[in-house]
Amino acid sequence: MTSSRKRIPGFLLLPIAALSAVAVLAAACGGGDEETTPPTTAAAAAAFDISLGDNFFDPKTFTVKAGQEVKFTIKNNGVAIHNMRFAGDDNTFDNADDVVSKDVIIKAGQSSELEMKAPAKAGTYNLKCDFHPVESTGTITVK
Ligand SMILES: [Cu+2]
Repeated sequence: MTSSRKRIPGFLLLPIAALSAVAVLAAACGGGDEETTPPTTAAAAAAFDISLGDNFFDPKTFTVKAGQEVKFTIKNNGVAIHNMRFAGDDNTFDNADDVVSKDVIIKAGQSSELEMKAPAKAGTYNLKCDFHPVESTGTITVK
């Protein structure tokens, strides 16, 4: 083993020490009206497990925070094919801002997921299964 550490010449150390002292002083002399509250951090992602039955969502109601990243882990525990569609910001199905489960058809016994960002506006937003849009429904309440 050879040491790769090199000696730092003394004439370089002095300026570094001086700069450090200046930095400490600058920090100590901060104004009195600085922001003291910690920065607002984005809400942690919400994660839910949802079971698709014949023909229902279990559970079928969810509550998230505005703008929160949301991940559903979906399992088809039924016999029929199912999926899950979120109506999106406009809360209207079958248009461009919908979010559909990664597998558009989730067969019996299969798992899938749906990742979305909760709308910024509070409200109650709709979920449905494309194959059973009357029976298999649910809601996401954004607070
Ligand atoms: Cu279905």
